[in-house]
Amino acid sequence: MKAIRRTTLALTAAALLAAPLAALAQDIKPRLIRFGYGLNEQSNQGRATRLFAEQVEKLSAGKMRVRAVGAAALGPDTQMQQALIGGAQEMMVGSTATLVGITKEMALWDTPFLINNVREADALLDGPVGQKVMDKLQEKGLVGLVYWENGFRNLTNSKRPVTKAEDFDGIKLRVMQNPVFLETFKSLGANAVPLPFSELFSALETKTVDGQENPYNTILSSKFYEVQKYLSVTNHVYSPWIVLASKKWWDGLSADEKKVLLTAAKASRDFERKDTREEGAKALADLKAKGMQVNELSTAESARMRDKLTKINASVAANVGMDLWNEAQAELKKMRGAK
Ligand code: KDG
Repeated sequence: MKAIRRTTLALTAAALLAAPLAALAQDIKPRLIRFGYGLNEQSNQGRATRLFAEQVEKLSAGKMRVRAVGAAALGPDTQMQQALIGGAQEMMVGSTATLVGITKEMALWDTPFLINNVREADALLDGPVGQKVMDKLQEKGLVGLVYWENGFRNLTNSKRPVTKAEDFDGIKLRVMQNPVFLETFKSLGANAVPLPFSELFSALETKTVDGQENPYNTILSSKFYEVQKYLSVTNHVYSPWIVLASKKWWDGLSADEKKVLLTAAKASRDFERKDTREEGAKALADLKAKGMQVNELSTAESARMRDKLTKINASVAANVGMDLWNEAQAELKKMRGAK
């Protein structure tokens, strides 16, 4: 009997000792954040995600750790967005264009030729209009932290140089899964085919599609030059990326943890824009060196392309709401007035 009592006492003591150690271990174990993105690790998106991860670890003194998962290993943008809404994944960066099915106001950023240069892009995205669009995500279970730069989009294809609007005719052109991009390229005469980014390289390689449109950085980092001969400089739209968090997860964070993430996100935004612009400045020469045949649309042909697309503006304005549309136009007008 005494032996049983001694054993019971020993086991109780061990359990009492173990509890605080387990709690301590729980305290020491860093909060893990799964951060998914669609481009590869060598891309501007991959480099900025690594910078974000470093900043989070540093600012939290190791209490928070980001596990960056690239190349759409956690799924395409749309799948990751749903994982964040459901709370199965904590963070991601992806295109604003793939968010329009969740938050229609994001379509503002798809408007062809809305933004003329990066000065306008930064001011509009980081100003009241960009914040208003970002705030609309919260009611859908997402928290927007910052915008990164995907960049001005240009056209590549394997059939012919596109020197005028008519050259789009008959080109099977992959577009992002987004109604404005679909309408834009259909109205230019292309056969627009929506596909997730993760399927794009193989679709180009197998000639399932003839062409695509993306910033120089992506054309370079995704090696599209291996399967695309022609690069036509159109700069037809400025594309942002957006860093997102799951609202379910975000609402459970402490004020300090949120401060760490917002500070790191702003640092990653400033790094990403600088890094993307530096890489973009020499990407055209790199693409030529890799054998792409590059042509620039003439001013007249670029103007014709713009004219063909003005009807798109009306449908975007109606879709995002006239107040938001007019506020964006007023901000741009003010910027252009004050050279
Ligand atoms: O995850 C890939 C997305 O970031 C996407 O925006 C890349 O611009 C892109 C495209 O063409 O799909």
